[in-house]
Amino acid sequence: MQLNVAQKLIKEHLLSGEMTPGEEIGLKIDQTLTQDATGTMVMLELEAMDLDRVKTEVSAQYVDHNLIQDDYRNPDDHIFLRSAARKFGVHYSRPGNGVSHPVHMQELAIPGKTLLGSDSHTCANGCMGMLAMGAGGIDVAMAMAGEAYHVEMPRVMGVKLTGELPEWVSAKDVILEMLRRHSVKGGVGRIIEYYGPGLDNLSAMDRHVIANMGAELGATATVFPSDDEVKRFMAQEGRGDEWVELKADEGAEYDDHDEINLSELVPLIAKPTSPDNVVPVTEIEGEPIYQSYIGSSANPGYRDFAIASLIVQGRYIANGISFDINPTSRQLLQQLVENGHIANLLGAGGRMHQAGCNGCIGMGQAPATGQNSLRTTPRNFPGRSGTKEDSVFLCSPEIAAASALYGVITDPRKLDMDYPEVAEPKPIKTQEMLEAPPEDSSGIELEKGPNISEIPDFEPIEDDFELPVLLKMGDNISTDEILAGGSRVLPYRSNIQKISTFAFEGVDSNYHNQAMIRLEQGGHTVVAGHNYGQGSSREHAALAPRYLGLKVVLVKSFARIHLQNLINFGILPVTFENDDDYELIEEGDTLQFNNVRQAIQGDDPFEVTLKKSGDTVLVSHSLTRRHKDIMLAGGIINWVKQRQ
Ligand code: MIC
Repeated sequence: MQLNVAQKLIKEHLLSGEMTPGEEIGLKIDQTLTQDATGTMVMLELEAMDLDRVKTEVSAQYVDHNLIQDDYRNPDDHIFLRSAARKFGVHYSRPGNGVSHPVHMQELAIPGKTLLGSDSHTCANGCMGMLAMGAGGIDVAMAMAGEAYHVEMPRVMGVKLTGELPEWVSAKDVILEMLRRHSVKGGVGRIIEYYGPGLDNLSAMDRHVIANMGAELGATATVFPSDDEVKRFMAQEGRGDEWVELKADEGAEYDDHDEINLSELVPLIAKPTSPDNVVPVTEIEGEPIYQSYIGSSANPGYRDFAIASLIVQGRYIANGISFDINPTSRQLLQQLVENGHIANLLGAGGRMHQAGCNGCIGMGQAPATGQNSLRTTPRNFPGRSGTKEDSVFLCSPEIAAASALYGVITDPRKLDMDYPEVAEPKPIKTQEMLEAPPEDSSGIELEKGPNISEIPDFEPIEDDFELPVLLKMGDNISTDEILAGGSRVLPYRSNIQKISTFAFEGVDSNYHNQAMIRLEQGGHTVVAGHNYGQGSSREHAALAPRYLGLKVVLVKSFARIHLQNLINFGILPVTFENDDDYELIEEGDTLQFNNVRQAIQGDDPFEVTLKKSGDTVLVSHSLTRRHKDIMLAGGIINWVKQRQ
């Protein structure tokens, strides 16, 4: 049978299950990636599992999120992570090296391999012909310990690319076009595989841009073939000998189809507050901006910064504009310095920041109240920038640079200049980017600062209970709304008790107090619409509410990674059998659950009673055999302990 690239990758790593869409499959994981904001918990989980040394081919720990050191917390975490990396046999990427995804691509990615990362944008490395997936921290910890990663076998959507991008249109516009067509739910349960003649004109870094924001489509992964362009990229990085070819078989089929003629694309922009709120930039031209921001794993390449530099070269940005330059890696920053681009950007009025994720996750550079911020980052969920009622637009570096010059949203095609040509220089390899772990880790101790606390214990779910509905929310609630990122909250990623005080604060600032009041009385539930938990892989968005007594989440549908995180921490995820029943429930109602453990064991829908009205609603779960065992044990940590 002829296979596409995604099917080849899965077949090669299949440990259990059938490759039938919707069936649970277990995959062998070759590589893992953790970043600091999720990695501290992963390392604590490895400690709890008594792991000696990781069993993967290669694992890397990056420090790219928690970079602002305004007290001891973040630097303590960095030291802890380095000690853990050395102890468990993991490569360590120091603060300042840059964002995990492009650094991993440059240093460690190998076509044909699987990569699991505790960051939803791990899918970016699908640009290298890898099966790269984001997951909750504990799933990554399990993979590091040599366990399979379990996921629903996705449908593979083949997206045929034809034509060539016009001038002033770039890779970001390709993924914005996908979001415009398919929405933030369109990729759920799917791998998006790009193929076709249009690939010939997309560099490996362009493909990274497209693969990275597969996370915004909700996709399980994004896959590109490993072709001559990947070969060129790896050779340029000095790793040509590690390249392997990986292409779809002639005549391979896809479960779903789409096609983009690159030649027909125009500059696009996502309006607040969702990455799929996409319109041609011409529709909102002239809107004033306060900030123009270049950087993040969604536009990490040399060309993304160089093009901005060449657009603003010799000019000056409009008065009052904050033109923020966030280089993605140290290597890239050195290249940009050597080739005069940083001088151009600064000369035009740019503000330089260190290499890392920075404002993309609200770690600095929050926009001013009521002001528009234009960003090349991947997400614009409400409040993510750090400013509560923010107004963030997502766009290409071309639009960001042109708009910085004029102080208003600008179609870059109107600039009085030719489209700049970027010649990519050879990467500067001055030293080892990643610190390799010692061969022998015996005697290495974990170095824990005072902010690093234990993972709490959780009891298994009971049979019968009543839960007040503390929140009723709408569709597409993101993990940024469940548990914010940002410089206030992120330093507590290794302290569940403390971070729980921020849970759902953007939705209802009273949630924490209310949950604490109900804690002793048996906990609470929350209700929401479709695509609940979209966005980040942060398992803290399950752990923190669980710590506050969240027992059941009742929604119309879930986003993939968050659903798994809920199960991992023993929160029962259920969906309405009939979506209209959502209307019957009000915030403040009490829901009565009976024979829940039995319902978990079975596969049939079961009734939940609304105490006030006496109405019943039919709900169901989609737990696999393995999920059921995890749920009944009270979460994955209890389940692992039971198996030992
Ligand atoms: C994000 O882009 O939201 C993050 C920050 O990278 C997260 C990880 C995190 O919350 O630590 C993600 O995408 O998984």
